[in-house]
Amino acid sequence: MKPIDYIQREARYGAHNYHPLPVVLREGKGIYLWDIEGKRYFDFLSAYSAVNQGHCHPRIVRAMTEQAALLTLTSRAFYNDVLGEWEEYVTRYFGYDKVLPMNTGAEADETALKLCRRWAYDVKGIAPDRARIIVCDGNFHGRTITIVGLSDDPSSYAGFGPFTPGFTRVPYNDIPALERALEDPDVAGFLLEPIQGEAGVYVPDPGYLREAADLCKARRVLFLADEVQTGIARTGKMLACDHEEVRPDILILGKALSGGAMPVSAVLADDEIMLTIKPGEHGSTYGGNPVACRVSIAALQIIKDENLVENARCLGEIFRREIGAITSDRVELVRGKGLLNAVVIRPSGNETAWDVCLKLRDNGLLAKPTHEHIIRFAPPLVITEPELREAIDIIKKTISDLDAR
Ligand code: IF1
Repeated sequence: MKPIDYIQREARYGAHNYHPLPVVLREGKGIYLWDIEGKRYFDFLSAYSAVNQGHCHPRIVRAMTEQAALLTLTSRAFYNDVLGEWEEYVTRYFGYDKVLPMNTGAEADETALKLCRRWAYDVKGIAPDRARIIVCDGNFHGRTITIVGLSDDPSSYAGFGPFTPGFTRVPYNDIPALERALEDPDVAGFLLEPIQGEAGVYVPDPGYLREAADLCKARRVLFLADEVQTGIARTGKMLACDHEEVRPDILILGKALSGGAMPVSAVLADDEIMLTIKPGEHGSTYGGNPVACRVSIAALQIIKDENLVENARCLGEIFRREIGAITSDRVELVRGKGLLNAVVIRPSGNETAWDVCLKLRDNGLLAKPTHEHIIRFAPPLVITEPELREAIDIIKKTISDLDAR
């Protein structure tokens, strides 16, 4: 089979809810991917930051296969001998009283919203069914009905209504707007991404997270951080909120929590919040399964053992310096934190970021456009400086090839 055969088979039998870059991959190792014809690529998407630890990390593969041979799933109807170990490990790692395991990021966000509402009624004393949660313009929290109902991007929400009531949307990175929304006494929580990923890697102004968290605290409103994409070393701190020493009341994690091996997500909070949900009131068949727990412990331990926070911080600075120095009309700007960066392509003719990504692919580097003119660059955090410089050369060469046309 040729690449086109794989692509046509997916188009014939699969739902058309994606439009992938035409490259058919077969193997991954560390920062590299190989296609079915053996061509090697730098991976600069990292499965949307799930593969921070690099593809098929041997410690994750070992944890996964050893546990898979022993016990994969009991459901939460019974105890297993791994869940508690993971819960202890994760709560100590991030500094919270309790953790609740789920699978996908969207499920973890939904869990956080449920926890916030329950806390609002049981602890804060908001009247039944009155609780409101503030969200941001440009947000991306996943694909469930409630969550797409929070979105202001028609490609997320259009044609999927009616949506869940009880949410107020405010502009991102706008403290006065948040202050006004917080005047409503029924507000229970504020949910945000500390850096907006899907929107195009929008980094808020310095001080925004700190001020927002302080305002929430003053109004007894929970600060819910969706760190599904930004968390776990990606931005050069363990959490993006750490850049401003903000400790979210509810912390939402996913993606890199498993290093790309399987869906593992989690919500962390202290007892006052977490213990409001009682047995039988929330759950998941696969959440907290033994394979997920073993994989996740390995994935988190790798972050520390391989010093990936510091690596992301350092190499991110090099990336932005080097790409920022490109003198081409095509490159409008580069922004980001750590190894979560976006390059804004200046429109020229009818060329879009997609066309640039096709050329990058031809030159051996995979990246994905977000919106028409933005390319996200987010390699696995195990990349070394010489490897990063090689990848930067590919990006530079691609731009100059396009400029020469
Ligand atoms: C898709 C983007 C990334 C997320 C944040 C929750 C979730 C996500 C901050 C939900 C998921 C994904 C999903 C993927 C594309 C992707 C994405 F391009 F949309 F923005 F990562 F950059 N919170 N992000 O970014 O997690 O339920 O998917 O596990 O195609 O929808 P999930």
